[in-house]
Amino acid sequence: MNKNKSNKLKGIVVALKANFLIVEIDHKNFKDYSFDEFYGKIRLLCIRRSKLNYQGLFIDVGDIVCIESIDYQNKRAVVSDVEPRQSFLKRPAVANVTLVSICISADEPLFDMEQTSRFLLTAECANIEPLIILTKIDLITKNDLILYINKFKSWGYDCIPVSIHNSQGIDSLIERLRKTKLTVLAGPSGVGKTSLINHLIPTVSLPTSSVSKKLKRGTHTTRHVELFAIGNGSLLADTPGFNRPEIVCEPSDFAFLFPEFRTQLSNSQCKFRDCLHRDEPGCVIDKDLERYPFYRENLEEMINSPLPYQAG
Ligand SMILES: Nc1nc2c(ncn2[C@@H]2O[C@H](COP(=O)(O)OP(=O)(O)OP(=O)(O)O)[C@@H](O)[C@H]2O)c(=O)[nH]1
Ligand SMILES: [Mg+2]
Ligand SMILES: [Zn+2]
Repeated sequence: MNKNKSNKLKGIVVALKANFLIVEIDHKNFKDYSFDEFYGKIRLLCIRRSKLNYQGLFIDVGDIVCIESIDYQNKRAVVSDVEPRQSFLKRPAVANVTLVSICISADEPLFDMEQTSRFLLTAECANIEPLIILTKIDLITKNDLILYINKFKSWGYDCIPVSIHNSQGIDSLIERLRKTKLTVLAGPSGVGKTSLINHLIPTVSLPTSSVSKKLKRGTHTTRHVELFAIGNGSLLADTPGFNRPEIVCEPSDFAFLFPEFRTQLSNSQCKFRDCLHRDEPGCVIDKDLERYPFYRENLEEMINSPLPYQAG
């Protein structure tokens, strides 16, 4: 970061609206003006300097930007620069993510192992920590809940089970989110991402809709990514749901995106260094693991697809 750049006023992009960027900055920069503040922050409607477009610099929600030409009265400003990103999640597109919370409903819509794995793989590919939030647990029995928790444990993932109807799990979720800088809620449409944000942050009231009775799927209610404050310095992103994330990866890297395979590969080595864990002699991967058939099927698809390798 050059000195000049670091002296400028910085903020974080919390939403993109048409050609505008909504940038949140610390309220203390505006101590002479009385603004409606939230966790000591205010939001400005910004345009971007045209040089950013010429430089081909893309700006997404989560980006840290430099702002200037501030109109204090009307809460407007101009974005003049963008900081390098610490991480980037491609879909949903959010920069500087520190935790991807994958929301999966215990029921309505029905649990789908492949779909859940694809969301987890998206976070793994971007090298960002994933966490599973199991939503709508008021719809299942205690025994089924234990089965879900054990399933995710066998995949190598923590899970926070929640319900907005009886508030189960909400306190532990809040505790986790407040320890995290920028959490993205990702997952299929209709699993309750927006409902959860409305429940977690009482000042927020976003539109939600019920799952289609006929197709038992969500109706793609949320259309844009937006960040909300969930504590001092912690942000939470609502995102549009989608049903089938793509996996873009080299076949030789694919097994390392599964924590349960990673554990086996760190404990012992396959006989061949370039083992793809199919039917090679001396392979250490346990073929009885629940997600092995999913790995195998997508691996074959990657190997047979044109570059860049992708499955789905
Ligand atoms: N039974 C039950 N229903 C819930 C719970 N949380 C959310 N719902 C319902 O699930 C439906 C879908 O919720 P949304 O919050 O719109 O889902 P979403 O994940 O944001 O969906 P998209 O914006 O389309 O991606 C709504 O009818 C909610 O009332 C829950 O804990 N229990
Ligand atoms: Mg939503
Ligand atoms: Zn192997």
